[in-house]
Amino acid sequence: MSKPFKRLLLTGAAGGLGKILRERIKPWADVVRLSDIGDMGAAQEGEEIMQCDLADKAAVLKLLEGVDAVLHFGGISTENTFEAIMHANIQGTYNIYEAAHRNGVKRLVFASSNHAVGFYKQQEIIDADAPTRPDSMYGLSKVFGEQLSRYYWDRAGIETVCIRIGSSFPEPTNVRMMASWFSYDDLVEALRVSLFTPRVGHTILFGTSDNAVKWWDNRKASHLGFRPKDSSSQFAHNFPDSGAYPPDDDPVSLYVGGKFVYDGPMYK
Ligand code: NAI
Ligand code: 15L
Repeated sequence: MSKPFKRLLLTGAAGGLGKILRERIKPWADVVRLSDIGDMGAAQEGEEIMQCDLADKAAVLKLLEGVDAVLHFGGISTENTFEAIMHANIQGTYNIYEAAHRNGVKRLVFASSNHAVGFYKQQEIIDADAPTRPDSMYGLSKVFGEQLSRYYWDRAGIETVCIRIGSSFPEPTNVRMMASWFSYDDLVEALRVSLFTPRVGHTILFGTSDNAVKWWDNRKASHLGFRPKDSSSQFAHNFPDSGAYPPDDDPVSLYVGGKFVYDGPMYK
């Protein structure tokens, strides 16, 4: 039986999420094209490997040739110098969108981050219309990617779902992640609805599981029909003090971005 896409591109394929997604997205495309600056090992059946630096415009132009849709997960994923972030996340994401435009690619999913809104307080529930409040150079680069994709939608009709991923790891490793945790299964479901909903225009989706503590309201993305199935509650026993959370005025427990508010320019 033929699959929905002929060729689906995943950037960041050597990364933590890329390694998980590599297997999970196979049912959606005849060929999954994997890309990263790092080593991705050998291509398995139904895979193509194209190693490149996202900041290399000519290479990225070739990378998007013959592609139906893109899951853009490549780039620097934590705080770093502006120069490094500019190279991978700003120049790199621009190259992806310009190459999408030139190659006629009409649907992308952009791995944005909670750090685009990391300076909101954890008690404030925000939705997609809340102004961005990045907590770091990294968060700023995600705001750039969100705005860039909005521009390519308005100007060129390229559709994007920006998923502001909370914390996508096997399980929460601290109290903050009880609210921000996004299970791998729920991430894959968010990608599925982002790729296969007929019209998404430009959509911002907050990427979390159905956790008991909620910071984000996803009603502005209700057309996606995203229904997370997991909850961090299954790990509550690991955090017996979380009932008293946030315990004090430490920025790590006050702000959505947690320790990124220290890693960023504010305290340097
Ligand atoms: P990761 O750091 O493990 O993977 C990122 C990959 O991008 C790496 O394999 C790296 O080699 C590649 N990369 C970096 N610079 C590159 C360049 N110039 N050219 C080509 N490839 C380059 O990060 P992870 O956790 O897998 O995250 C994937 C994406 O999801 C990132 O964009 C990250 O910002 C985003 N995200 C992840 C979250 C999480 O909880 N894991 C939370 C929020 C956002
Ligand atoms: C992110 O954006 C990072 O890519 C990831 O490594 C985690 O730090 C995550 O946010 C988080 O906020 O937990």
